Amino acid sequence: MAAQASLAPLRQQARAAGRAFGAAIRTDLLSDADYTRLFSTEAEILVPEWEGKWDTLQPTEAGFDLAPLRAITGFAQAHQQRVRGHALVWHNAMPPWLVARLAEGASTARALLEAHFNHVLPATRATIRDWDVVNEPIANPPGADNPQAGANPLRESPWFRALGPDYIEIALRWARALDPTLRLTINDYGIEEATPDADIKRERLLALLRRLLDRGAPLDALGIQAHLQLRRPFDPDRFGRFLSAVRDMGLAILVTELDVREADTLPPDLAARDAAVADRVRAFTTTAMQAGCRTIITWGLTDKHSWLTQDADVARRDGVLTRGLPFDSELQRKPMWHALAAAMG
Ligand code: 9MR
Repeated sequence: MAAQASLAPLRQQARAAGRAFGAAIRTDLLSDADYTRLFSTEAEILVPEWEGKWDTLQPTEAGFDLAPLRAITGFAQAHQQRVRGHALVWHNAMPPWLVARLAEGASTARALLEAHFNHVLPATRATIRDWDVVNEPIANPPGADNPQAGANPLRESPWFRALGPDYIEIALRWARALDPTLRLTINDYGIEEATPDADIKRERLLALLRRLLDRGAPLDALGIQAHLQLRRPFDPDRFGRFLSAVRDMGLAILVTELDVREADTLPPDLAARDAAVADRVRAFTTTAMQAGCRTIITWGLTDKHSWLTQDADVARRDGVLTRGLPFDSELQRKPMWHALAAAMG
């Protein structure tokens, strides 16, 4: 254990290798000294877990509130960290007023999008140089998990319903017009594993990226959320081919929300569970790194404060805490931490 404790934090190990490690952080925990010490030590990049979403930034049409986001950019400045913005246009975390106004049609939707960007992007220009401009635009294929889904490759969000497929290009172009050197990212999930659904989502995403680039839309990077699930198989070759196709388009690749949902049936002891999580993370991050990805961000740092343990839709029904992040609930490094260090360092 003494040898483990002396290993440099992921922040330093990744940086020494010309890479960057980061994690999603939450302002409601900034008063917890152990939590903040972990983030300032381990993370080079911070992502606001909810503070950069529309319902926080513009809870009423006339009322912007950037204070929670500023709490994070301020923390980052104090600790010489970078912040990624997340997420400007998304079908979740929309305030009710916005959903209602989008139903009025295209010209209203466009004006609302522009007004939001006009406020948020100049205000965060000095501190946030990379934004998820559009989050989760690809529809899940129809299937057992998702009986309602249709054949449309794009998710039929309130933005899609108001503006059609062009909403993505409109958002990218407006962001570029306001801030020509901001890195513009499209971020999505369900594209990592070796399942028929993931194959379909990868194809849909590649088609979207190709169309955007053919039309000259400004786009710099693809964010791969990487909410991995051990009940699904992972095939490095299949995932690697997808990453190569993205790189061939000239886009950067970021891993933006990495964590691991454990198998439905757990191995008997903690060591076996942690080894399974670490093995998946090692295989996944190594494949991403080999494809030229230089940035790995986990969705939180400790199991104690993870959506995997706190969101009723994904938490285990038997009450057992999912061990899907690099630190356990006592903030101790787990095998996943060492897998990240090995892959990034
Ligand atoms: O982890 C986030 C949770 O705390 C928020 O309540 C929720 C809604 O804003 O969003 C969660 O983060 C999601 C992220 O923004 C997009 N990809 C999936 C993440 C987990 O649901």
